[in-house]
Amino acid sequence: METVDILIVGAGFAGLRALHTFRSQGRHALVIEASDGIGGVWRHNAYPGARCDVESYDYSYSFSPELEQEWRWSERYATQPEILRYIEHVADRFGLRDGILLRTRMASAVYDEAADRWTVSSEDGRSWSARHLMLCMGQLSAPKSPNYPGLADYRGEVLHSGDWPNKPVSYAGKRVGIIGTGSSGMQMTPVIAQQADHLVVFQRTANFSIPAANAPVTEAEDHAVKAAYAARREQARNSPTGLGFKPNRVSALDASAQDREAVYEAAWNRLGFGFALAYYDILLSRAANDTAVDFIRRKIASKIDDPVLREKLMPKGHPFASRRPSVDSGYFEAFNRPNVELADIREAPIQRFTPSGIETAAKHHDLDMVILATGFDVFTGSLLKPRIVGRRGVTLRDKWADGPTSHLGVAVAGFPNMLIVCGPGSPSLLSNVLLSTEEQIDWFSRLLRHLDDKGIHAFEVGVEAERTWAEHIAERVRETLYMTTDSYYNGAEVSGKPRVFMPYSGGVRGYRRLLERCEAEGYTGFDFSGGGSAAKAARPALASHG
Ligand code: N01
Repeated sequence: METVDILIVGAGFAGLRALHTFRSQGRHALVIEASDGIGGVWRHNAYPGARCDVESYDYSYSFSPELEQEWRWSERYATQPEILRYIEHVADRFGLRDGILLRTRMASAVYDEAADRWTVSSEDGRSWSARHLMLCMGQLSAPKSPNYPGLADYRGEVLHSGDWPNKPVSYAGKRVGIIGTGSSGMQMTPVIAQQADHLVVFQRTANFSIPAANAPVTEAEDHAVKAAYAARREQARNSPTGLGFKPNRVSALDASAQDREAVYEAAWNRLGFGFALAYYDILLSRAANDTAVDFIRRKIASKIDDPVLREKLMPKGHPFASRRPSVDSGYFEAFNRPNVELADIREAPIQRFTPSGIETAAKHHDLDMVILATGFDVFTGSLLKPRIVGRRGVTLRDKWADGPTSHLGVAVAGFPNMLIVCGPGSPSLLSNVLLSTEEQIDWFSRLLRHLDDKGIHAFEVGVEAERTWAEHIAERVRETLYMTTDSYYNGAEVSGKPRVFMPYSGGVRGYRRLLERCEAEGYTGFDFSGGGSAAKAARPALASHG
């Protein structure tokens, strides 16, 4: 059995960054990756139209000024192939490939209490002994497929947006169905509409979407960003979501109708996802949110010719951004094409698949291909697939049966020497997830250095610290509209999943301050039992940070 200092699970953005960082500290780190290539979600979500909805210059690594200067993004919002090329480049540029084992899916990780080490085993029977286990398994890595009657007998092709085949897919001359209108469904619709003979979009919940305002990056823009990159990163780090936008300090309700219209118009044309920060209280007050909803609905309405379709495509019943809105490039406009049809499956639900298509309560749709853009078991799906066993034989699945718990979103009581990157309890999907990933990994690297300096073998967080963090997450989310609707933020995307708000809504700056305070105070909430440290788990003092 090979022995390593850190076993990192997953070779996406997080796993590669962790490998580079821990190697730079002189540690023996190894990444295991289930698939046959690196890139994580950016490898698997290769559906047509896939692109990032965070600006390329912000959705990129910040750890190397040389890399920042060398890499040339071609568009404001990079496509999936360009992001994957970037990831492959980083792996080569920093010599990471020899630290990654592909086609190696973790089956189990078991903590050996006597040795203070993890034994990690792959599905094909190999195993490793590691002092630390770092889970970089992604939040959107467990695709979720509906289980409609007759699906197994359907004779056409079935694809999932999150498990896209690694080969060209042709839509020409085909009748294609897309189930799901989240970001994935909304991104692929206009692209497939241009190629397919006929496209049916099966919509259960109409989603809000802001136009991407994508454009090629000019030489002048590239120079301007690169001349002041450090300042841009600093601004992103100190913005609530890590996107660089500062919320407007004015309440949407205090602005005059005329001013509000101008602010929303500017945000609509330029900010994409940042529209939610056009006023600071859009996600805090239903009345403020209603002003944004009113504006967005008018904008969406102006894009759709047919009045019946217009009404069906109009998001309703939930506040804007309480569920993840999309950033699209021509989604609503696609429904003006004669070859695109909307199937409102809230009104006429899918009854079954037939060998030749899908039958709803209204009609039968003949389809050559069905694309499931039905999302993921978010936050916990990938973490709970393998068997992770902590102290006294308790599995993470058992431990999280009522919802995920952690201290600061980084570590779990009963699972010593285990760290989770961008998991539940951290800003994760409520932030520029790449920025959050890097900030956590840098913090982890300082934690491990602290352990070395003090001669500590093992760390573990306390249950009291977990309770305090759960209370803090709940307290922060109560200030918002997130719990007023069902979403994958609160576990509603999978039936039977505990209804718990999972990410941390206090913002990336506030979160970083809490991590820094924990560190400055000698790692409050952590118990260092292995190496004679006097540190004891203590109730962490938390404060509100905006
Ligand atoms: O998944 P989703 P996604 N029958 O969960 C519907 C990121 N991302 O893959 O809302 C019929 O958002 C479901 O309906 P409902 C981003 O964080 C980023 O689109 O549950 N329909 C919904 O419409 C995003 O939020 C980019 O009623 C079913 C859809 O499927 C996250 O990934 C691009 C169904 C699922 O929407 C996930 O997005 C793409 C069923 N049984 C994704 N089950 C970027 O731009 C589910 N649905 C970076």
